[in-house]
Amino acid sequence: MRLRRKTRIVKLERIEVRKLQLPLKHPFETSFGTTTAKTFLLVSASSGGVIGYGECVAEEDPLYLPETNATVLHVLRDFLVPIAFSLEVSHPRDVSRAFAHIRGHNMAKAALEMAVWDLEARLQAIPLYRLIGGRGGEIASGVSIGLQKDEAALVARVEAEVAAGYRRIKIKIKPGRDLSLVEAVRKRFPKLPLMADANSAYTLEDTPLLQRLDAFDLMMVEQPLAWDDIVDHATLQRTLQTSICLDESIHSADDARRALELQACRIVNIKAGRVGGIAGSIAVHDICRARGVPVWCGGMLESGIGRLANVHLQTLPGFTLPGDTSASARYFEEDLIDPPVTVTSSGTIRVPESPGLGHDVIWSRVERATSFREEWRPTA
Ligand code: OSB
Ligand code: MG
Repeated sequence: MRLRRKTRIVKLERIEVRKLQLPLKHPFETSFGTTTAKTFLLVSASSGGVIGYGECVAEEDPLYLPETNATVLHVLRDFLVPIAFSLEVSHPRDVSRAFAHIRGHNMAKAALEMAVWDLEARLQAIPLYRLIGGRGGEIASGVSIGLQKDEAALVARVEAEVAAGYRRIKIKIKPGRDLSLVEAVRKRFPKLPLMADANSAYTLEDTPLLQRLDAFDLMMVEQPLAWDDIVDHATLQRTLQTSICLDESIHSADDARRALELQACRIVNIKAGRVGGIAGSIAVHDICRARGVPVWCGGMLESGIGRLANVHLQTLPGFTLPGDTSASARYFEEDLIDPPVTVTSSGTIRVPESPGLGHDVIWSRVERATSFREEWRPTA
């Protein structure tokens, strides 16, 4: 009997993908564009009458990274779903191993892989963090504030988030809207844990400007240079006091290892969708932790489903900095999960103890937000 759990094999019986749209309460502006609604794919994987969910972080347009909802659907349908049906899954890690020979398309891989992690946790009736190897309790929460119309509007937003208890504030910057924004926030909050995210909007020619950020005691500057670069970031980091954190450039544990080898950054942002899923996230986490490099969990304006996966992920010990996971109510009038993700007055999120992601998915809300649906079953 004791061997049973170890040798239990999960065969996937059904995989479904839906395209959903949730209006955002406030438009979210970054250096690459403005989002007014979150349009994303939701993957469900079923076995034995139990369903696991994986939210895809791809967007409609290839502006953050190259994948889009359309490329994800293609790669799922034509490559990843057939591989997943051919597997006898004894652990969710098997899924990312089986996808490894497919090059790129990490967001597509992650959506299906994360559905299998949630499914496995639900089948074992344990919270996802336990399957991942994390700890229960709470995580520290930060916010990411998009570009605002002017300095006064940004300072007002920061005041509201600080009053709500958030532990760290990230602001977006882009050329022409950088030093003045950082300066305004820093002047109002001299001691606030503050950072800036450029989403790849600068080049090495902007080095003198980026060096002026050193005056504002930022925790870090996130992804100042190109989305596919590591080498120029290393050159830039040598000239800055401010630590660089890489987001867009890191797609795997090997990327993280190379970036740290080159000293291209001192901090790494982990988004499961960007690194192929939870197994990829653990691998990046482990490389960074072994080298004493802090990591934190990024966000992609996820619905509660992806948001809860982020909550569980950042219970691993190397997540020593507050991430971008904040309350559902900052984004959506009505989230897909009940209860929504909430933040305590001390700026923390409680880690769920119920099986899997740990909050109920409200299916009527999923149905209402769905514009497209496709499902697959194994061919006998
Ligand atoms: O660079 O971290 C980013 C949102 C969309 C795409 C990229 C990024 C972001 C955010 C938002 O910063 C984080 C969040 O609140 O989910
Ligand atoms: Mg970023």
